[in-house]
Parts: sequence; C-alpha cells; structure tokens
Amino acid sequence: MLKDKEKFKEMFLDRIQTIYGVTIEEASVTDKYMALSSLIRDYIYRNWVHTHREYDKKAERQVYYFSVEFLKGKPLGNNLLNLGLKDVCKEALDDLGIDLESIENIENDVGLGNGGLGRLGACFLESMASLGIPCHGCTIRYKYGLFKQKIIDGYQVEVLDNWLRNGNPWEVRKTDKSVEVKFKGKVRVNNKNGKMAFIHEDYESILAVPNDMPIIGYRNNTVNTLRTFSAEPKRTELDFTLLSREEVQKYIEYKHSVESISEILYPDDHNYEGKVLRLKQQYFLVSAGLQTIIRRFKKKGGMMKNFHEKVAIHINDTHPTLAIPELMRILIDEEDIEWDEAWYITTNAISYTNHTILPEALEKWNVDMFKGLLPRIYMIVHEINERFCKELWNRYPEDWDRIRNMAIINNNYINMAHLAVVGSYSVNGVAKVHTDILKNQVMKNFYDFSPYKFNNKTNGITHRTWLLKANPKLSNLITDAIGDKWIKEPSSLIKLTSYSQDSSFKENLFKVKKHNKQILADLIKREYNINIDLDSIVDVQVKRIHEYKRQILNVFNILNMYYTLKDNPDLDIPSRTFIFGGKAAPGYYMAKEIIKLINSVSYVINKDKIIKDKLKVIFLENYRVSLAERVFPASDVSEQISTASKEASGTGNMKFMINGSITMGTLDGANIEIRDAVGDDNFFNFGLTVDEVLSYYRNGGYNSWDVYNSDYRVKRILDSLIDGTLFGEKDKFRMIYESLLNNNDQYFVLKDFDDYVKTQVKLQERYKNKYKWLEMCTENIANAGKFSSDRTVKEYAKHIWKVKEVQVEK
Ligand code: B1N
Repeated sequence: MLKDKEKFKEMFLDRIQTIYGVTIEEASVTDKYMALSSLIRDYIYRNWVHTHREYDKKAERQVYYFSVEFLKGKPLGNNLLNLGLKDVCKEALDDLGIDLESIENIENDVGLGNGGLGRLGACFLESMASLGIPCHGCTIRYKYGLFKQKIIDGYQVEVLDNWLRNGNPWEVRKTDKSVEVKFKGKVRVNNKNGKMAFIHEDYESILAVPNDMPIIGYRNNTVNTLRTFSAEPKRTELDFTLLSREEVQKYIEYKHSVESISEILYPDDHNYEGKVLRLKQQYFLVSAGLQTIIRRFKKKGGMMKNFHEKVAIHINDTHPTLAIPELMRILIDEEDIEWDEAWYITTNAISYTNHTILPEALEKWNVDMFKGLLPRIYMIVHEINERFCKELWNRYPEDWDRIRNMAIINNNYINMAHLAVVGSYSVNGVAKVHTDILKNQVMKNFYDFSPYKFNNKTNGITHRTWLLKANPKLSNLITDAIGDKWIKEPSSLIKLTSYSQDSSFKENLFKVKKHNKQILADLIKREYNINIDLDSIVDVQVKRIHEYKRQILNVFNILNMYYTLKDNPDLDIPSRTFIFGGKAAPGYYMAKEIIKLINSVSYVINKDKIIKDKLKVIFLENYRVSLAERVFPASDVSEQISTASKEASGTGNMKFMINGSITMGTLDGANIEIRDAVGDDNFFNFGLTVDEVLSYYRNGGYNSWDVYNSDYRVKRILDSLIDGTLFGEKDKFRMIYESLLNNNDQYFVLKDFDDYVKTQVKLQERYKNKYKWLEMCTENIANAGKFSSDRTVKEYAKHIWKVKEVQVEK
C-alpha cells in the first residue's frame, strides 16, 4: 500500500499526528524522520516474520554471523532503495513540502564499527538478505558507537557518538527473549558415580536483552535480522526504601558495572590492549548469542546432537572466539553431552575468518585475568589445550618447539587465534595473498597440521550501497548502456567493456564524474571554505589512519610536488586535489601526529599563491560511511599504498574501482586481484612486493639513512619536518622524523618513495589524455563485478557454511 503515493501521504500524515501528536506544520525534522522510519519498519514487519518462517520451513542450515562490529551507516536510504520505495516516498514528501534528503541527513550513522572489518560485516548482511541466504547477524548494542572526530587546530578531538539519543526507530526490543550471562564466581566439581558435574556458584549475573534490526533484501520480500544485545542489571524493580544505604550503594555499583559492558565500542582497530572490559564484551556477546540460538533451535524441535547440521556459527576475527568454549560449556554442563561428542558438534558448527597478521592486533588473554572472570570457560579452554597438545605430541613426538609454538595456552597467555583455528572446521583469509601468508608463514604449522581447514574468500562490497545508492547518475548511465541486470547480477557489469572505446559513453561518464565532483566541492566549500578546481585530479586516501597504510608516503609526494612547483611555478602539470579522511585510535599517538601533519601541510599549501592553485590538500573531518558515499563517486584516483603484506585485503579499493576511479597501489591485499582483473594498463602499481618486504624483515630491515643521504628530495622533506622552515616551529614533527630515520622506517616509506613519485608522474601524464583516462575508468567499472560481496557471500555459503538460498514468496 505504501507503493501508492496518495496512500503514502495519508499514512505518513496519520503517523505524525497520532503517534507523534503534532501537526505536519509543527513537526520537527526529527519527528518526520521518526514517523517515516517507523512507518517503513511496520511496513516490512509481515515480510520480516514471514522470512523467518520460510527459513525454518525450507532452510536445511542457517548461519549466525558473530561480530563485535557492524558498521551500517544510515539505514533509511538503503531501506527505501531495497524496498523500491525511494521514488514514491520522495514524491509523496515533495507534495507535502518536505525534502526527503533533509530527513535522511539528520539520521545518525549506525557507527557500531571501526573500519573495514565492521563495514565488511554490514556489506555481507546486505548481500545475504538480497540473495536470500538464511543468515542472522549478532553483535553488541553499544550505547556509544565509534567516536565522532572533530579537528581543532589541526588535531583530532574525540566526541562521544550518542547515536541512540532520539531512540532507534529501526529496532525492536525483545525483552521476553532476554538471557542470563554469568561472570566470576567459582566452579564446584561434583563427582556422582564417576560422572563429573560442574556447578558454577557465586557468580555475577547479567541480563542480555536482544534488539532486532531488519536487514532488507533488494526487492525480494526477504528481511533478515541483525540482533544486538544490551547488558542490563537483572533486578530492575528494587524497592529502595527497603534497602540499607550500603545495599543501595552496592546496587548502584553493580548496575554501573553491568551497563558498562554494552556502553562503548573499543575504538582501536589493529591494536590489542588486553583490557578486562573487552573480554567481558566478547563473552557477553557469544554467551547471549548462543543461548538465544539454542533456545530457539530447541523450541523448533531441534535435537542438540544435530545442532551442527542445522546451525553454522561464523566468528568474524578472533573477537568472538569464546563461542568455542561457550558452546562446549552449554553442551556439556547444560545438555549433558560427553566431551568427545560436544567437541565434534562444536568443531563442525564453527568457522573462523582471520582479518590481519599484524602482531600487535593478535589477541592473547592473561590466564589469571581470564580465570577470574570466566572460571568455567577457563577450565574448558585448558582442557581443549591439553587434548590438542597430546594430539600434537602423537603427530610430532618430542618436537617441543613446534608444540610450544602451536599451543593455545603458553607463557600464561591464551592465544585466541590458536583457539579459533583448533575449534573451527574452516579458517579463511580475506584476499589471496593474505591467505597465502597465513598458510606459508604466520600459521604455517597449523596449515601443515590441518591443511583442509584453510581457504581463501576474497572480500567484497555491496554494489547496491556503493554504486546504486551512492552514485545514482553513474548507475543510470550504466543501466542505459547495458540494462539493469547488474543490480542483481554484478558480474554482468563486464558488458561495459565494449563501451570503453565508445566516445559518447565516455563523454557521459566524464559528465557524471564532474557532477559528482561538484557535489563534493560544494560540501568542501561549505564546510572548509576551500575552492576545488573541478578539472583537477581528485586524488583520495580515506581509511583509518595507521602507519602501515602510509598516509605519510602520500604527504611526502605532495610535499615533493609542492617544492617542485615552488621552484618552477609554470610547470605544465594538471592541477591536483588531494583529499584525506580517517580517524586515529584515541591512544595511537603517531596516528594523531599524522593527522596534524596532513592539516599543517594543507594549511601551508592551500594559502600559498605562488603555486597558482595547482595543489589543494583537504582533510575531511569525521570520515564515516555516510560521508564515504559522497567521496567515492567524486574521486579520480584511489590511494591504496599500504606496505606490501600489511593490508589483509582492503575494501575501500573496491568502492573506488566500482565508481570508476583508478588505483594507485602497492601489490598488497586485494589490490593484487584488482590489478589482475583490470590489467596492468588500468592500474598504477609501485613499490616493494610482499616477498621483498618479508625478505627485508627476515634480514633485519634496510638502512633508511641511505635513502636520506642519497636522495635530496627525501632530505629536504624530512628536514622541513623539524627545521621550522615549513611549519614555523622547530621540531614540530620530530616524532615522525625519528620513526623514519632512527627507528629504521618499519613501513618502508622512504624505500618506496622514489617509485611512488615516478608512478604519480606517470599517472599525471596519463590524465592529460582524457579519452584514454575514461577508457581506464570504464575498464575498472566493468571489472568490478567480481568484488561485489554477492560473490563473496555466495562462496561462504557454498564452500564454508553449506547453506542454500531461500526464495521468500510474497
Ligand atoms: O579487515 C578488513 C580488511 O579489508 C582490512 O585489510 C583489515 O585491515 C581489516 C582489531 C581489526 N583487520 N583487523 C581488523 C578490527 C578491529 C579490532 O579491534 C582488528 N580490521 C581488519 C576486512 O577484512
């Protein structure tokens, strides 16, 4: 009924008046947003219930995707698009004098994630709903998502992200489905006629309350679920008048400690801290998730001995690895199943994805802390380790080094990646080269021991969000050329190849890019009062700020261009706009210095008249999903310049590609597969390869002073970081200077500098030939289909989870 414009208007007005108690004239934008979103939510309710009924009836196996992060962005626009309601909604609101875009703008991003890993989860959910893959997301309902970034005097300042302030119109609270999660206490062992029973006593009890958010498939009647859990105290209706002051005080402390569990998302990606609150979050998620899954499974008549045949549990990185011992606990202590059978069920239910090989990101929990918080779970992990080490001993008698190296518990620490590999039936990396590094280096011993577990699933992005929604003009152009089949079958984008020589197509592509640049330029003018030349090369690096992603290398090329132009202001080069965006972990000092450096360089260059506006540098504040949707469509060049071997896959690279930007990249992560897909002519590659980098590491690195001493450009740039000539202050960026020279340049910035600069010059030359450039853009779009998460989740479904798509009839 919402498909009819008049009906839409009527229902919208009715909702504003009856539910929000205001007339349309009195209603604030927030009222309108809440009314519209809740209207849509109610509209899909029947399909939501229906989808789950169909899954229970038709699906042989269902997947539960556990992740401590899902970075959704704004739900409203995606939901309208996938329901096919966007146009009618816009027209109905227009009639009422309301602008849909202004409503979309006030919606908060659902920022329950840091970066690539969380966004991958969100892309997977969209693709799975659109394909009818029976999958349910499970995560924590953080009260505060990833912080908002303010830039003050060039420095990052973090502000709490109170995304739930006005309520969340998309979620449905399921109080009646709450479960209890137990922490601390002790375990009493009962030996009854030779049968051991483990009784957990004196524990602290916490309520996990589920909230369900709909994940709407693309025009297929399917609505999947993202379940988020919030931690709440068990007893809420206390009569305080009957309590002593101490009791009241104790209760308040208990309440705070409980609520802190789902209070805030940890803002560090790639940096493991070992904090007890994080461990609490992880156990809270898996215990709550598994309990609700098992309760439903049994209610539908399932027998626990068949659990693994009907249910697949996926753990997104090691953060939900405690699903392994928690499932064992439930099977043994609550379902009375023997160890061996419980282990069989568990290791046939659980699969694991590894997302990084950076040593500082690997989770290792201190045994004493772990034992205190999770005494029963510790006993189980200990037993898993004992049995695993025995198995190793049988296979590799007396090979102590190997056994120590592979043990789950070693040196008083629990190695979560080891636990994840041992307790799963499948282990996958996220791009070919990353999986190879896992198999041949980082997890070599495990690969030798159980090679059948290891497989690759190259990441993907949902092209419906990142092309159809983010770039409507380009989508229309594509559809005009090859029809709209690509929306459901992204591999058919390949038909665009035949347009790479079509000058009218390319002329239109040029216009679309310019239009998108204009939108971004308007935003930049509004927010930063900087003018962008629409004919300049828009060169973008947006992602978390990290040394391994090498924003510094990008800055050094910019500084080199700046000095070259200062020396020769009439140099014939296309003008260039360099855009950066990204958050630094609040405790990552170096990353924060990099933000300050970019802003300082931006300040110096943008105001320098000598270079005649040939260079502009912009740091976009508070980079997030909704801003990303403006950035990718407007970019010409995609900077993917991580130190080879460090970026497991990257997914921003794919979002640029599908929007017709050309990659400037190292042969790292999925860049390699992108280059293979588009061909060398349509990709700018530079720098050390994975093998070269790994070989340097094995041999103790290289001497960065040699580069400093032999390359005057490098010397000039580095000196200007500390000598006051550029930034007016001595020692301003001493820390960066030291890391590159006296700390041996761990990420090979100086080593790759020369090749990077040369390749940038090559790119500039290529840009001068407009049609050649547009041909490259077309080739990139045409070959982007294989980087759709539709392809990725189909591979997971077929090869890992063994689940089939279910078509939900109306
Ligand atoms: O996961 C993405 C990949 O595309 C990126 O290359 C990879 O860097 C990213 C600890 C992480 N790996 N590890 C994390 C996140 C949060 C945290 O607390 C580590 N993120 C990635 C998707 O595969």
